[in-house]
Parts: sequence; C-alpha cells; structure tokens
Amino acid sequence: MPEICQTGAPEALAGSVADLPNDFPADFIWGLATSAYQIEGATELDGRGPCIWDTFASKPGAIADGSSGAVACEHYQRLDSDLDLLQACGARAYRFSIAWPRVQPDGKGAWNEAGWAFYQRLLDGLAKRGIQAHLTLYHWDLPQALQDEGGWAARSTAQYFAAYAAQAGRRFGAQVASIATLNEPWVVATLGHESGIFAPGIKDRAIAMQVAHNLLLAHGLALQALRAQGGPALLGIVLNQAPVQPASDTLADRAKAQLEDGLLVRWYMDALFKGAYPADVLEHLGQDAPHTEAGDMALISAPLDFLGLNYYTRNLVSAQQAGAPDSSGSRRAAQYEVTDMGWEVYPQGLHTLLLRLARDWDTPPLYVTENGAAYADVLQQGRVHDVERCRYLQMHIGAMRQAMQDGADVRAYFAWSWMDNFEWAFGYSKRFGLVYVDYASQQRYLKDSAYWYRDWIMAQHQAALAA
Ligand code: IFM
Repeated sequence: MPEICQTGAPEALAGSVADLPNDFPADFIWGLATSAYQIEGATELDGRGPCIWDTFASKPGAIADGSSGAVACEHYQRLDSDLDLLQACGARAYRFSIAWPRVQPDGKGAWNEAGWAFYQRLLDGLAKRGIQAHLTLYHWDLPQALQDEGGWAARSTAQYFAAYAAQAGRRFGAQVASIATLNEPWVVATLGHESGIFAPGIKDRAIAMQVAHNLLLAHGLALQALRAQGGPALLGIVLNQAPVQPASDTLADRAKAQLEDGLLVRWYMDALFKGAYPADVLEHLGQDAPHTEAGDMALISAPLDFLGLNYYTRNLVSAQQAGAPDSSGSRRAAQYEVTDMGWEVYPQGLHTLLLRLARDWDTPPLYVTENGAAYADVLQQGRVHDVERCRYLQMHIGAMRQAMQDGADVRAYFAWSWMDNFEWAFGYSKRFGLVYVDYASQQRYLKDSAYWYRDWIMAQHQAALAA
C-alpha cells in the first residue's frame, strides 16, 4: 500500500490503518458508486424529459450555489473516457443508476431509445473492462410529468415505476449483477416531502408518510415484476441507515432517539422484513399515518436477495434539537471530528449498525452500497492529498470487516463517490469523490484516496489468487 494514506487514526475512532485486515473473502465485491443526476448532465440531450430535480434546482435558494445537474460532470458525453478512468481506479464493480426520465421522458408511455442506448453503451463498456454492473433503478430523479400528477404521493406512480422496472429488467436483467429498486426512500419521503429541503420541496408530514408507503409499494411491485422475469440479477433495495443514539441518558433524549430510530430504521426494516410498520411510530403519527391497502405489506415484504446500506455517520439526537434532519438523517450535535458536511466520523457506527440489522431482522446478505466523506479538497499540481478521506475509508472498511468477523454477512462495499459531483441541495460545494473534477475544464484527477483504493482492491485480488 502507498505510504500516503498511512496516517494513524485519532484515539476516538475505532481502528487504524495498521489494524486494517487484509483477509476478505475472495469473492467480496469492491466497487465505486454514483447516481445519474449527480454526474450525467445532458439534461436536455437526446430526448431526456425533465425531472423533479431540474424543476427544484430552478427555484431561487433551493441549491446552495444556485447550480443544477444540467452540466454536472458531463458524464453522458464523456462515457468512454470515463470508463477508462473507472478502470484506472481499479474498480471491480460499479454501482450506477438509470435516469428514469432519460429512458421514459414522461414516466409512462413511450420509451426513449436514445436513452436506453446510452445505458447499453455503459453496460457494454463495463463488460469490456471486466467491471461488474450494479444497477439502481431510482436515485431521486422522478419524471416531472409524474410529479405533475401527484408524484410519489399518488399510488399510480408506484404502478408506473413497476412498468419501468420491468422494462429495465427485460433489457438489462441478464447484463447486471444486481438490481436495486430504490435508493434511500427515507430521503425521498422525509427530505423531499416533510422538510422540503430536497425535490420536490413539499413540507407536509402526512404527504411524506404517504410517500414513504408508496415508495415501498413501488419497490414491492417492481420486485414482483422483476422476479416474474426470472433473470440472474440479484434483487434488493438500498436504505440509508445509522445507529440512532441519545445525546444524553435523560428519559427525554432516550425517547427521542427511540422515535427517530423508528422513523429512520424500523419503519423501513419492519416493513421490508416483518411486513408491518412499527406500532410506536404509527401511534406517534396518528392522523399522519399513511393509507395502505390489503396486500400492500405482503408485496413490500417479499424476499430480497440483498439489502443495500448507505452509511456515513451516526445519528445523535437530543430532545432539545428541533428542526429538520439533514441529508444524513440526523439532527446533530457532534462529539467527534466532522467531515465537510458536518457529519461525525464514526466508523464504529457501521459495525454497530451491521450487527444490529443482522440481530433484529432476518436480513439477506448485506451490501454496503455507499460509504464516503466530503472534504474541502485542494488540487495542487495535478494531485489531491486527501489524507482524511483515505483514513475515513480505511477505518470504515476496518469496521465492516470487524462486523463480518462478529457475524454480519456483508458481501460488497462501494465507496461513495467515484467522482466529485452534484451534491443535491449543496450543489457542487461538497466533494465526495475519489476523483477530483475541475468543473471549469471537466478534467478529472485521481485523488490520493483513489490511488489508495485502487491498490487496496488490487491487494485483495492478489490475496484471493494466492489463497
Ligand atoms: O450524494 C448522496 C447520494 O446521492 C445518496 N447518499 C448520500 C450521498 C452523500 O450525501
């Protein structure tokens, strides 16, 4: 391993580079992750329809730097050279999403063949380079035409999503290793419809909880359609999760943490793996609880092949903290070192979370589908010495390995993100990439973390061959 990322961890953090175990299973999946709206740009090219993030970003004040995904990383136009870059980063697997409005501009009705052709080129390029494809069907870019009919608050959107999922399965199901229906339904429901800091910018808790249910229904219907096709791809969903901890031992803080855990973790986990919403959360919601129909929960809790988890930090809550949670799901009061997002670096939370999921629910194999950190990177003579990001990745990989040794069945790890990109309401002001993007020139530069991760993946591969 290169010495650039050999710095030790502060005492408060679990693990250090020296402790990083080099004994992962030979078939463990190492990858990089992105999403369509965050990197593609080309929002008006080749027949793509508008999505809710195009609309939201056009509202004054919605995005911190006034930007949008219209240009982003120009990945749509730079696909071939970007795939060479992905290979140079050593990725063995790539998690990406399809922009629904690119392949079906109105979210229903006609397909856009030029849109499908882009993703076919992407899959061909991955296959040519020996990189496994992991597809996410929905990473937040709902076609605006469906929003105009009520968006995720309308049950019909779940049906349209299932039709789109079935079409994607028919075209690509044999070419991808896995298909995740949704990315982070909590974010879509809560940040998009309760706090309104994300698209479509609605602020209504009853609508948010109906959206939370309709998203899970959409997942269930899509899963049913994909299962019926019987393709080889493993099927699952991706949730953002965190251990929710009280900021103090007071009764009020503990009660608040219990409720937040109910809304962030148990709402989704109980629905997916027990076929019911948690009683304490339903009671808390009262009139704001969603309308459900007979058969919904059976669809939602149909067996999965994998569960994807996006982990960034813990959620530390206190009864005093009012206001909306941020995009990590937290209303926070930091006790440890924080990233550029203000999120605590808390690798032991990944260990806690993985073991808790395995203990409290009958989960399928777990994939860590996102993990990473934003830092204020500086490009100097073509290099970015992002020592903190290297440490972040190393410590979280170490925590994940420890969880595996303690009994969690984890099969994959995807670093977020392959390249700097549009960080939603933060625009381009936050850099999560292992690759630095100079947005003015669209030049890409591997950060030290990319070199480290490349060498780490290579070392795992060699260890597997030698075993
Ligand atoms: O950039 C996002 C991603 O789209 C979803 N998960 C969290 C990341 C960092 O905020």
